[in-house]
Amino acid sequence: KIAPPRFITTAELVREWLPSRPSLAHKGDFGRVLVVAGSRGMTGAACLTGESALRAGAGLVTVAVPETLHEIMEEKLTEVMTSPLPDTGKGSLSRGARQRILSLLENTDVLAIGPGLSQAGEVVTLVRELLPHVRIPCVLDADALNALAGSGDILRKVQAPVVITPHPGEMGRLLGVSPKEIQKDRIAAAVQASEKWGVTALLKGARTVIAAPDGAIFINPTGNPGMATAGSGDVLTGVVAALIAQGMETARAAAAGAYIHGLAGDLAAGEKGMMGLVAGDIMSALPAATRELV
Ligand code: NPW
Ligand code: AMP
Ligand code: MG
Repeated sequence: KIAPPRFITTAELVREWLPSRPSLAHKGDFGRVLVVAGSRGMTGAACLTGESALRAGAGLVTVAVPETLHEIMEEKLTEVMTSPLPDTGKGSLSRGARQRILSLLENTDVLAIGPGLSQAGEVVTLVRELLPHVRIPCVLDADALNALAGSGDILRKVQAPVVITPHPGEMGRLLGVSPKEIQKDRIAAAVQASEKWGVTALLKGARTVIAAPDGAIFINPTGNPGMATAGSGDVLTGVVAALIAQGMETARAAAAGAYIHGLAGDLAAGEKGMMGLVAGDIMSALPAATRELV
């Protein structure tokens, strides 16, 4: 078997892929993102993903959360819209949220699902029952991936391109091995997931690896250990979704998203240092990162 081509993502490549902003454009031209995220104790993840999607250029973003948390989100968010979803009463999504999510998707270009959803039993059922009905590109992260542990084949049932964004712990759960095993050969793990389920697999951590369904492999050169901080991955999910919403092909959106996210982390670390860096700083540096590239 011939080894697939490997690329280091470069600023030049990302610049070439980034969508233009025509002078007569309106917000509808830059796509609608639906973020399904959050549970009691993890509303922050939902906010970071939604706000980061806007900061990465999406036209309209809605964050849908369990309804007992909805009022809180209305207070926390300004530019991002919110939508309440059926809740078990304990601050996490109920299995019955499926119909409401599917009706929201009728007016959506990209679904980002998973950050902070929790691993409650009904969340697991909801994710597994929802995915086979999804017909738009989606970005799956965190608890949406945990819900598929040992059942990654469900990813094949999504009727549109999929990007998964696991960290080594989540990738280990998906593939049924330890995070240590994943770290032994990160490229092999990403390629295995991509080939097995026909998805773009973005394996996070220092030197993020992106394996595309066509066999291309990208290694990300940006980022720093200051980004090993709570919520950092929730920002990335919003960035990748926003790039897809703006019309970028999904594997490119994954590679460009990782590059921009890492560059934002590098710019933020330049200001705050690595010790004091928090995920909100990465999000706040997204405009400076994209400004460097366009
Ligand atoms: P260990 O044991 O630490 O070495 P979890 P989570 C491993 C939400 N958040 N290299 C790690 O290994 C998320 O969105 C909400 C190697 C451990 O086994 C999720 O919904 C926030 N190993 C939820 O919390 C802010 C690595 O993975 C396991 C690794 C739980 O997500 C925080 C830990 O992962 C958070 O984003 C690496 N690079 N990275 C909020 N403000 O609302 C990870 N591991 O158990 O999936 O926990 O990632 O914190
Ligand atoms: P999560 O664990 O989901 O919050 O995601 C963490 C994010 O921070 C991912 O995008 C990682 O690639 C990034 N990250 C974590 N540690 C490092 C590191 N040592 N160097 C570069 N990026 C990192
Ligand atoms: Mg995460």
